[in-house]
Amino acid sequence: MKRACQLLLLILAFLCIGATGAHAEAKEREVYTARPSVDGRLYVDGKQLYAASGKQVQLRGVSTHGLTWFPEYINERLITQISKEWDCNLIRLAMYSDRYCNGEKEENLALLRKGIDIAIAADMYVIVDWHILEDANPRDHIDEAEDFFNTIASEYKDCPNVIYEICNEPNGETVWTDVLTYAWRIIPAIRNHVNAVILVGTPEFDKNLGDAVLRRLGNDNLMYVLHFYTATHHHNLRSELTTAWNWGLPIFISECGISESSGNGDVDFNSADEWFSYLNELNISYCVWNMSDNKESSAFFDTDLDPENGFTDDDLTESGRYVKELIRGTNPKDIPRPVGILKKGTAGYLRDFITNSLGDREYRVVKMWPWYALVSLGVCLLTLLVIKLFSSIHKKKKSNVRARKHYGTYDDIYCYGRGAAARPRTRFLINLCLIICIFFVLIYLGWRILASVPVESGVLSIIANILLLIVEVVGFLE
Ligand code: IDC
Repeated sequence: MKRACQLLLLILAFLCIGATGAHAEAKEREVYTARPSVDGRLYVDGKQLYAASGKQVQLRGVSTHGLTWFPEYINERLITQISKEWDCNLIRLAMYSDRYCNGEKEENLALLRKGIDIAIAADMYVIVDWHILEDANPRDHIDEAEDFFNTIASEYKDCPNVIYEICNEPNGETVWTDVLTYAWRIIPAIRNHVNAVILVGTPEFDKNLGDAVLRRLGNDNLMYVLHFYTATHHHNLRSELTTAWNWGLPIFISECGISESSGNGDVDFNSADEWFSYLNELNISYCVWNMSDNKESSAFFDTDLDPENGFTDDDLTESGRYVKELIRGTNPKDIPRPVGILKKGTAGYLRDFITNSLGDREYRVVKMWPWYALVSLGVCLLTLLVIKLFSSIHKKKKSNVRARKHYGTYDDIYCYGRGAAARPRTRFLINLCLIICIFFVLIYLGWRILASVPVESGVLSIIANILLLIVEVVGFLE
């Protein structure tokens, strides 16, 4: 009897696990395949994005490079191929606002309309991105932006595909109240025509969600934007996301990359695994930078691709291959990557340890260490050479000075006093200590001069810091 009960419990447990698994799988598929023709206009409820039918939606997309930088990529064949073969349901059209406002208005508008029309034909959601960057504060071009969004929203008011991103990355001196002031004018310009989802950028290049948590815009159907680049941003920025998420902020990642934040440099797959697994877990939508063949590691295509002919896997860069699988819904950790970086090496663990305990800024400083060390080593070797060359002169003078026994500096003691009188082995050790000291002090001074002056903290702090720096340099020279 007891055995029968145990067996029954076991079977029940298996059934439960099976049911949950099937449910999770069904949900994964349901979330993944959101398409405008099926799911209609999206809306925001709480923190999540929903289809008109009430199903939860996660968009996984690609971002173009600047529209007028790579106009040939606004190409029907290429975008349709990405939509079908990558199961990609989102494209972001990055329209650089400074170019739009400085003589490239018509070209930008034409490319934008073409991009939207292609996205509609390819059954994709499409983000119209007012890509501020050099023009750090969205208020700089607020009149042009209002006119732009008014025009596009009225043209596409009946089209469920379009999502509006009103300011790419506020940066520089821009604070959250600037964004609020801007948004209070731009949102009504869109909402006069259509109640589409609107994405709002946050200060510090879309890295500061804290202010948005404290002071949200009053409107519905909004999401707040965070951007990351996996080789630059790690645990710290994910904490920013987690905190805002726990406070109930609806978040959209309208741009991210698996390179450094310059759009170039290292590609970090391990960090990408962590980021995208987390986004999938929270069901947060994202768009990856960038759909071009620009010579930079974030670009998806090898140079000289002609988009008119479509592409094969051979045309994809390391970023492109990873992003393709990611968007297709492969578990990030299972995505194949170039041999050699399949496993996180000791350096990877070390880097994670440093960034997790110190932060991204300090990691960059630590990363510079070998360069400081190399320069310091060069200076030490040069000094040794000079000492060797002049040692004969020193030897001649030595006896005269020793007679006076007046030891003023370390140099006196060393050259004319006890150091010189010491046995060769002791002298060697003294020399070695001296060189090691100089080596490390030089590394310190390198860091001190290049990375420690608090440039963001105001004139007084900078002056005080530089005075202290001068004292340190003089001390060292002495
Ligand atoms: C970069 C491009 C690069 C271009 C540069 C200047 O990759 O080719 O020279 O812009 O405009 C962003 C910006 C995005 C950047 C990207 C990478 O939104 O415009 O593109 N990035 O630096 N924010 C963080 C990174």
